Amino acid sequence: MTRMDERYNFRESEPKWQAYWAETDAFAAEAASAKPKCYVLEMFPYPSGRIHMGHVRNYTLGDVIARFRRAQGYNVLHPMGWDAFGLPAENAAIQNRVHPAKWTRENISTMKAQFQPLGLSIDWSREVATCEPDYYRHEQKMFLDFLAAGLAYRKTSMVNWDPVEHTVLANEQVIDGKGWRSGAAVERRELAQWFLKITAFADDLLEALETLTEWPDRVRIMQHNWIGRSEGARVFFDLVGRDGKLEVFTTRPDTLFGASFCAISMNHPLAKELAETDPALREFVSACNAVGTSEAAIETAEKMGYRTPFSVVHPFDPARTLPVYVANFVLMEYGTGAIFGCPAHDQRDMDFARKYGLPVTAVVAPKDEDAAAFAAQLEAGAEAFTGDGVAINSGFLNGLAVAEAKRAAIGRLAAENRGSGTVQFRLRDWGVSRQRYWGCPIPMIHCPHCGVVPVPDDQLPVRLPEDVNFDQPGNPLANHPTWKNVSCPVCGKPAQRETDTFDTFFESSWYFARFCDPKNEGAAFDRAAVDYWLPVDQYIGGIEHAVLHLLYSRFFTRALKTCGYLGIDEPFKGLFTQGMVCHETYRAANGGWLYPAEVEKRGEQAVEIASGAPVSLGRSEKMSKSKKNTVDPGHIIETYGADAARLFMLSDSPPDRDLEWTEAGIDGAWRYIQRLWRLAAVPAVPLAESAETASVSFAGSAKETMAMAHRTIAAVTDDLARLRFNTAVAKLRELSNQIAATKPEDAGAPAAYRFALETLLRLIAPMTPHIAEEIWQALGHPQPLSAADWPQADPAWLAVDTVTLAVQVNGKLRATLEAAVGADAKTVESLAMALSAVQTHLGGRTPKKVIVVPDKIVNIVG
Ligand code: ANZ
Ligand code: ZN
Repeated sequence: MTRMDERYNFRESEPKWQAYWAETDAFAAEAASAKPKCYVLEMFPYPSGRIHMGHVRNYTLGDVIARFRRAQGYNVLHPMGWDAFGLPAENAAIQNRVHPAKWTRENISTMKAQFQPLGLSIDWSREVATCEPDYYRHEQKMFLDFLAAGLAYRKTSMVNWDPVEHTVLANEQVIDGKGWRSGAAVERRELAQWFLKITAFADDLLEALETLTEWPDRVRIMQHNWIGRSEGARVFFDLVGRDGKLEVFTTRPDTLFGASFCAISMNHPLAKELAETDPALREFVSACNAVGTSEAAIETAEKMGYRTPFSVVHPFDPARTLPVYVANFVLMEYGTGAIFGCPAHDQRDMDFARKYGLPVTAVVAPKDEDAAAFAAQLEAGAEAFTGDGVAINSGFLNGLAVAEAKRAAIGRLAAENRGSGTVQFRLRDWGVSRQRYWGCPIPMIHCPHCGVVPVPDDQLPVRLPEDVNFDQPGNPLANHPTWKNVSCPVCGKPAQRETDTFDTFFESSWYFARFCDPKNEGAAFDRAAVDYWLPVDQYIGGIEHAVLHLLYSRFFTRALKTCGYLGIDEPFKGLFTQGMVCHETYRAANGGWLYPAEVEKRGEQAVEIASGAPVSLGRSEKMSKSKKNTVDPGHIIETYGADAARLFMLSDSPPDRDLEWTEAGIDGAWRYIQRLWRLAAVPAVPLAESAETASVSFAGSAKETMAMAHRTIAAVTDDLARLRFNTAVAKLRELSNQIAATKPEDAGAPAAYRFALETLLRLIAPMTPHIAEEIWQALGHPQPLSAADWPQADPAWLAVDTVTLAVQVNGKLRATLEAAVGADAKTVESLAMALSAVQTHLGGRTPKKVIVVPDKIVNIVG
């Protein structure tokens, strides 16, 4: 064993091990291997230019799993890349006059440099950046394959149009209905765009959620709701005085007798026809369009209707006719773009009816209530009744419960050819066209003679030109003088390139497959490589991606399977969504926010360091630049080291919960790192030559140390497999306490001490890899810990009987502890004193008295 300094110097140790791992390719995945595989992936970052604590948490969680599985003998794939296309690069180009490519590439290299000091076990040889043609060329090919398979198509759809900038805006560029730069009221416009047919897999995407047993329920529920399967009916209403029918979708055919109007979307063919000759309708439409295209905007806008000259006949009561309105809340993209309104049983319809003076007829009443009285009250009130009940005022449906009434209504509609039962999904096809520069060019050509034709395979990739100009409004690709001019691949005559680029979710929908074979030039990836590596065993990322990114990736997997690229159904076997990193907020007297680094705590009072002025403390919130409650990962690592930062991230709370970042917390982690070092540098027991324990006999505290070491192996292995990192850390701290409490005079103490210390290092290595390597080496091991196997618990030691003792402080139960049956009072006392709950309740005082009732209770009087 080498001599160790009394203090651990992370500033020397951490870079040294990082360099060693890099030089030895310690974390390269093996291409072909007899080992079982494990693919660990964190959602790849957008290269904004700065890493934040959310990144640190995400990548630390993944790193623990990757290192743990590697030690367990898996062939681990743990790659990293950059989700490199997107709007911020273009905004930077406009605001700071840097080219998006330059901005992005520089950010990638800065962020990569910021990741380095974290000590992540990443296989950097597989790094990809999605903005490079060697990546995006393959998705151009995928798109063409999807097109050929009928999974991509073109149709018109609505976009946000900035009338001043003459440009299409992304939803996030529309702020309160106004363009982010011009401040002009945004309009809705129709534009021909490309779509991927995600709805072709709607049923499968929904049903397969059942197979994703290693996903959080919450995410599965969100996906379930997003896909939104609704059972209902299509109903045909005859138009009065003209040919044709109005087709509506309803989930409540049982309420048909309560219908008092029909409403259509302003994009419905009937509305469009009418608008040609009706200027008042055109005015109504442009007023509605001012609201923007997002569903949320439409949902919250005031309900507005325009009375058309059309009427329809009630399908069950031909004597009745209903007026037809154009209404702003009816979406063309859902169902048939037309509804019947039943005010008594739908709140939106109720609001609409009250506003336009339409009748309200109750047709469902709660089972045990007086129907007439209930109906009278409902019809006079302002609130719809949406609960279960029985049909009233409904002819042949009267007396039936809602479910039966639905069936009966559908039966009658079908028999009379006036409708049929149907299933409707909320899920819409994915519009992938963006009128932006910094994205993957859509590989299509518009020929005046041949129509829209694909770019032939041998002309891929369609490279994004770099000589573009951001001074003019609109899409720089459309403004480029020459790029779009090509000859048609079919007839050879002059034609024009598609100037739209893909939504950047396109790139992130298949990157996990590219990591399996990232250097492949001829194809997106080799089939054998994805057959070996996919699905991703553990995927980790933020809950904000619970719906779109995960759904698009699931769709891509199915589309790629259809086109023969791969053979799996689901891309991510296990999914974990980590919580946020939060911090207290601080405000100066003038109301402005202050960074934690600008604030100092003096007892209960916080003051601004620069001025000494008092600061008001706000509640803890997700770290964000807007509230300045951020800490800089680089600064934390320089001050406390990566291991301390990692340990605190892991120990503070369960990884799916929010984490409260505090100075005290990171400080505590730093002190533990130093303690861990002293266990080896200034041991309480002279260490044995080796961790060999087979021929040693143990007694007293040494025996307990051995038993606890084995128990900890079993428990921590289980915790890590279940991602319960915080409980794993707590158990490792207990083991450290026991190691320190080992008494030199007990039989077998040197061997027990060494064995337990080495066990501790091996178990903590996935979390604090640098110090674990450093001590491991100091203990005289020639091979690095990163190459060592995971320890195995010896069943014989696990069988050493333990009991749970209650730990009381001043008569109150504060904790419990595990000890070997018959453990002596001194051992139990030192275990109890090491518990953090005990320390907290003693408030730093030395206890006056400790009473141990063997195998039962510890009573501490403080
Ligand atoms: C009549 C009715 C009566 C309705 C009643 C509800 C309650 P989900 O569950 O989301 O599928 N609807 C249909 N198409 C629409 C469109 N394009 N834009 C806006 N609303 C539309 O919702 C289905 C219900 O939403 C349908 O059932 C229809 O209103 C409305 F007491 O029909 B219902
Ligand atoms: Zn042509």
